[in-house]
This record gives sequence, structure tokens and C-alpha cells, in this order.
Amino acid sequence: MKKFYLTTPIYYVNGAPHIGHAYTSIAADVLARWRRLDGFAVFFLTGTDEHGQKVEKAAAEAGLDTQTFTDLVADDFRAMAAAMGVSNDDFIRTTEARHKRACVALWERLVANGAIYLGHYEGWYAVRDEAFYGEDELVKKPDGTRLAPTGAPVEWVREPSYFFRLSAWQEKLLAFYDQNPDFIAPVARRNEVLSFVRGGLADLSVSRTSFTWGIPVPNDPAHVMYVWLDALTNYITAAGFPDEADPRWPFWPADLHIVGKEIVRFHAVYWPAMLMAAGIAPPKRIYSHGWWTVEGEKMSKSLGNVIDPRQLVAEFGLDPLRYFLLREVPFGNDGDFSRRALINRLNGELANDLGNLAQRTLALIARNCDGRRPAIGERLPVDAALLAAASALPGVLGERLARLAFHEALEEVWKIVRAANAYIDHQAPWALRKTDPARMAVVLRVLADALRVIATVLQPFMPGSMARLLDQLAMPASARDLAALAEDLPEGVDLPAPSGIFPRFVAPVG
Ligand code: ME8
Repeated sequence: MKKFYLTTPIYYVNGAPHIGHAYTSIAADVLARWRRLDGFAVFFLTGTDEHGQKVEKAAAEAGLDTQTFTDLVADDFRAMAAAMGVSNDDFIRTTEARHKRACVALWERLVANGAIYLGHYEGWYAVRDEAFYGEDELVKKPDGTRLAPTGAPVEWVREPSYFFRLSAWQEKLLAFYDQNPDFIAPVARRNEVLSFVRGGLADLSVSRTSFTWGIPVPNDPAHVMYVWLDALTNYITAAGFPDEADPRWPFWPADLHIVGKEIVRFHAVYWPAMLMAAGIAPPKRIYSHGWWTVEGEKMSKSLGNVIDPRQLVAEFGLDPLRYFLLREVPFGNDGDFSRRALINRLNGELANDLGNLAQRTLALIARNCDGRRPAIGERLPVDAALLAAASALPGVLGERLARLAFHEALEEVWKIVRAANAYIDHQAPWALRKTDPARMAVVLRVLADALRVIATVLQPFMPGSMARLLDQLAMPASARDLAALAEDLPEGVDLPAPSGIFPRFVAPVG
């Protein structure tokens, strides 16, 4: 069977989930659902990153014991994923025993292969980014203080540390990128990584001694593992590492790690180097998406504009939110979240274009065809043209989604939705009822068949509402995947009474 392993980043549990986390998880969910619809065995992983100084600090600030704190926040991330309709097959927490075992096993392999040595670290560290920075990367402010390139405060760290021999990997990584031109996407991110690696790689500090909230280094418990080494390992932990007899191990290497643009370096440089140094195959692809701002501003706790995606679901519904996030901005670009833009898409594209198409077609069938699916009958070229364009959608979307071009995929579907609306206006089946009822039935069947394809391919984006639409088209549960589209549907089947799928959003008065 065709396999597909994809992941989201594991999110830090230093604060509550927000729209940025929901975005990555929803995008990954669309791909997971698409692959399942296309007959793949899918393993879709998400989870939480729970160690390190940043989380330890957040727990202390909350006045809670660290484990209790991480339990609470991890539960909240799990609940957020469920509320967003995310169909992950596993949820990993880095505080789990299976993960500690995998980190220890990876560490031991790196030591056995001479890739880790004990030394002394002296340099800058940003807790907010959980990252080390070179002096040359820092931004010096007029008052003499230094900031990380991300704007995070940095502190001077001086302590014994284990190092990963990253410097030995420069040429091998460049050769690997060369042989795997799609490894990092989009291309702007690939270029950033290439120039970073070409600029030379220093060995990476991979342990800390100044705090304890982490996985102890084997045989040297004064050190805990660097949180990024710990976190990246989650992707193999969940595949059963180090137990290669685990039923999930055949899913490794992962087909796709989806990440935000700020963590590309960890995934595209450190991670493949560590894996190759341990004799494990690197992942196949890293895709980095852009960042959302909110009503034109960066999201931040201090500005008080952090959006809980669950509030948006309560107000607008889950599927309109999922649709909006993937339609509004090309994946890979930055975007701005605004209520106005969401409402426009909901009322225009969902309620008007698709909702009305479905409602008009189904209401006419209910009224004029005894509520039964009409026969195919004799089709004219105009009928065949619409259906041919609709039937091409699975192939077209497959190509767009392989490039993570979600917005293009949706635009392709909307071309057919608009064509079907133009078709219904021209054919005017309501007028044919008296003049040519046989032709009316043919037209309504064409529309029902076009809607079937549209609803089938949109399931990954809007699972709840498309399930309701497929119910109204009397599609058996076993005939909702891409392969089933090859079969014509039987005529004469009773369709349930139609009901609207996308209510218009009307702003509450007052
Ligand atoms: O970086 N717009 O976790 P994190 C879009 N634990 N996406 C956003 C976003 C925004 N404004 N804000 C966050 C970590 N994200 C590490 C990852 S992986 C082995 C370890 C999304 O909680 C985006 O996917 O800071 C980003 O990469 C991720 O959340 C960062 O989550």
C-alpha cells in the first residue's frame, strides 16, 4: 500500500494554543485527509514540546509544578486539535517514556559514531527561541544591549556542554540538498538554508547544565539534552524508534515535515545532519509556511490580540475558518487575519457560490423529480463539457496539493462551482419543467453529478459540511473516496430533504 507520513511541529506548552498553531495543524490535516481519500496508508503526527528553559519558566510563572503545568497545557493543545477537526493518528508529548527512550537511543548512537563530544560552551542563548546565536548574528541596540535576530532577549551562557559535530556535515549537507532539490520548500527558504550552510557550520551545543527540566544525558545526569535535539527526535519516536520491528517504523522516513518559517534551520540543517550521523535516513521534505498577523499587527500577549481559534469556530463555524485560512493566503507567504476578509469569503464563496448551487439543485430535484436522483439520460455537449471539467478535479487537486498550493486547489474547485452556476442559469431547469421535463431531468442530474465531485474533493478542506452535502446527495459512506468517482450512481435513489450547508454570516446587531 502507498504510505504517507506527515507531521506538524510539536508545539511548546509555554502558553495556550492560538490561530498560528491551528493554521499549521489544519493545513497538515487537509493533506492527511487528501492522501487517505486517495488510498494511502497515512500516519499523521502532531503533539507537544514540553522540555527546556522556556517551559520551565512558564510553569514557575504560573505557580505550578512543571509536570502539572505541562499536563494542563498539553491537554489544551489536544483539545484545540480536536476542535479544529484535526485527524491526527497520534499525539506525542516529549515527556512520555517512549520519547525519553528514543532520545537516549539516538544519543547513544551519536556517541558510538563519534558525533558527540564533551566540551565547554560560551556564548549567547535566547530562551524564547531556545536557540544559540553567534555574536555576528545579534542586533546591538543603542543602549548596548543585544537582541537575537528574532527580537528575543539573549543571555550569556558559560557552562560545560556536549557538542554535536555539525561542522563535519557542511559538505555532506550541501551534497544532500543538491541531490534532493525538493527537500526544502518554498525555494526562498531553500536559498536561505543553502547560504547559511555555505557560510560554514559550527559544532552545536546539545546539552545544558544550568537547569534540570529535560531528558538526562546517558551516563552524565548533570546534563540535560538540548531541547531541540529532544524535540526533533519526536518524529522518529512516534514511528517506534529504536524498535525497528514497530509496525510504524516502515513509515520512516517521513514524507513531509510542515513547519513555520522561523524553524526551518532546525529541521533542514540540524535534523538531517543528526539523523545521517546516527545512520538513519533523513526525512524527504520540509515545507515552511509563512506567519499570520492579526488585523495588521504581530500577534503577541502584550498587545492582547492573540486569537483563540476556538472562539472563531464558535462564531463562524469550523469549516468556514478552515476554508478561509487555506484560501486567503498562498501557503509559504505571510498573511493577515481579518474578520472582514473571513466574512467576505464565507458569504461570497461559501454561502453564495457553493451553498446556492447545492440548494438550487437539490430543491429542484426535491420539487420536480419526486426527490429522487434523475437518470443520466441523453447528454448534450454542454453537459459533457461541465462534467469533464469537474471530473478532472481529482487530478488537478492532486498536483496542487503535492505542491502545498492549497489556495490554488480551492480556486480550481471554485472555477467548477462558478461554471456550474453559469450552467444552471443558462439551462434554467425551472423553466424546462413545463416545456421539456426530460431535458430538465438530464440537467439536474448533470448538476447532481458535478456537486458530487465538488463535495468529494472538498472533504479534506471542509469535512463536516461536505459530509452533509454528500448525505443530501445520498452518497453511501463507502463511495466517498476518489476511486469511487469512477462509478456512475444509480438513478431513482431517494435524496433526503435538502437543507442549507453554509448559512450567511449576519453581524449581530447592537
Ligand atoms: O517552535 N503564524 O513551537 P511553537 C503562523 N516547539 N504559524 C504560526 C504562528 C503564526 N503567527 N505562530 C506559531 C516550536 N505558528 C517548537 C517546534 S518541532 C520539532 C519543535 C506555528 O509553539 C508554526 O507552525 O513556537 C510555527 O512553526 C509553530 O507554530 C511554532 O510553535
